[in-house]
Amino acid sequence: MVLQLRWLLAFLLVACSNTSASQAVCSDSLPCIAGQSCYAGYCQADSEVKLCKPLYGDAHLAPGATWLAITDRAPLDTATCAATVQPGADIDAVGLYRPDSNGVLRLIAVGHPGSASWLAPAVATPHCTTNTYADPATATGPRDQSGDAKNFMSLNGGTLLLQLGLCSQPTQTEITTCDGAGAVVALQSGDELDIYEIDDYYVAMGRMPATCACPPEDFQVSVQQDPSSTDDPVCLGLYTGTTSHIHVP
Ligand SMILES: [Ca+2]
Repeated sequence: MVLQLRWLLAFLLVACSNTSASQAVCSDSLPCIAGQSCYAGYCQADSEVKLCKPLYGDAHLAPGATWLAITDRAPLDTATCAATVQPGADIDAVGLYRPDSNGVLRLIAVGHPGSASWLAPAVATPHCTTNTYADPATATGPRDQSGDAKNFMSLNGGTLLLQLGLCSQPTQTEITTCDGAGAVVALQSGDELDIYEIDDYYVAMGRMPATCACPPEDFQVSVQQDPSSTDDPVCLGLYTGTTSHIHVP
């Protein structure tokens, strides 16, 4: 969610007058009721959560996983929806880094143009009817959000599903230049991901208007060989705001 200041007053007014739709707060010491799990500090029904399985100990990611799923974990409720047209975590770009022959991590890929889609949350999960930043394609390609542009996607309680494509030219060594138009690349153990979520650093760098309240927001990252299969995706973790060095086990 990116809150313009002009929406903030409306948000506060609604938030103060309507708490009935809020999700329950939870923590390790304040568990959710049966049938719900705690995500990002709020209870969500197990049936609404796309499950993924963590890898334990020395286990490594199996070869062939090309699909990356970024699932919103920013809490949404009716008050939030009334206050923003950019609901949930906001994804600008994804970068894939792989060690070269000297062990130095190099950017090799970003979101592959044409691969991205958005999966709506399960029925009962709150999500907003208004999302003017709903184009999954804006999360592929280079990190390109600047000023008033609409070069990012708001997850709106759902999941952004995409593949990573190699930078098509050897000169494309930066997150701002890599186009991802090369071949789709499978993730492998030892890779690292950077995910660019619109947060207050974007404002500090002038990539979002100064009037924007851009809190860092929560999202879950997982990978899968075939998103149409019933196999559980492998969890890479829960992250908040722009995050670097997401390790692929
Ligand atoms: Ca973008």
